[in-house]
Amino acid sequence: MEQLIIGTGAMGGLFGCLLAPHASVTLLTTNRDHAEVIGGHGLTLVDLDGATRQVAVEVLTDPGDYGRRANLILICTKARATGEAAAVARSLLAADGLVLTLQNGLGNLEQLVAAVGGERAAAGVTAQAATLLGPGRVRHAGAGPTVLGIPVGRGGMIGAVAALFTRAGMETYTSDDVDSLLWSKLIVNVGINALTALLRVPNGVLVQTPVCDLLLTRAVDEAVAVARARHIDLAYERQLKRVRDVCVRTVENRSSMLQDILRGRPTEIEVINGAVVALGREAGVATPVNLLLTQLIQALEATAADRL
Ligand code: KPL
Repeated sequence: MEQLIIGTGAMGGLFGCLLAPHASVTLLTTNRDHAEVIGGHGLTLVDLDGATRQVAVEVLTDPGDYGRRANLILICTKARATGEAAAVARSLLAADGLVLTLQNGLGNLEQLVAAVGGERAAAGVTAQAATLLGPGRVRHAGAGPTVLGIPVGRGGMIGAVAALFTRAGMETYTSDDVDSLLWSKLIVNVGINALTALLRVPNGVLVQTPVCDLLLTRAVDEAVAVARARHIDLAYERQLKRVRDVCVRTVENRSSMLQDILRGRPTEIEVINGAVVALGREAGVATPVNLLLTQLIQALEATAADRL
């Protein structure tokens, strides 16, 4: 299976490292420093047990150099780059191929469907966690299940992708309720990402500190209420437990939003807590904690240059 990974930050790098020994993998990145290091020495993966290994993988900075069609394109960019990634996917995807988003937040799948059609676009969620340590260096920071939504009529293909991920050491399942999948993951990010970025703490601290756990619970509570108002099938007790479990499983991890803040980059707040606020407004559900978290992150982004 020819695979192309668009976006080689922490998650794209992790999937590239894990998949490369089992399939033909090419990474596409706009980051030239990253590409130079990967092209020269391969990707360096710091495993869950702390062991380090070097993984040889093809890397490109120009989609025009790919020169073939991919059977599977994994989208691992930040949500703000999804439109651009979707256009690249349209030009490089095989006629019977599949483009799969594993990104955080809401709205990514819709953009892929618009670009390549519903039968060639799928969304999945993963509880794998990764940290980008520097150009060409990724740490596997936590393991957990990956679940792939089954697009209508593509059960065979998505099953083959799940089998490949499993062979690569990632516990992977498929599901036909993609909305429930995306909302369950959204709620994990709603509970963890903004708080860890504001407090500058690793994920585990949220459940080790009662006042943090209280804020996490309130944010999750609101998001579950919005999901229910939109008739998404989610059990609140299970959701809250799931968010806390992810904190424990990824205890040392810096959430992707914290990594963005530490690098002075824009975050995905609009498609995470911001999406809960916007959809809550539509559904008439109050979301004051998510609104405050959204505005605090926006304020943090806007004042980055003035930080003392
Ligand atoms: O998805 C994540 C992220 O950081 O964006 C979690 C699961 C919270 C892991 O850190």
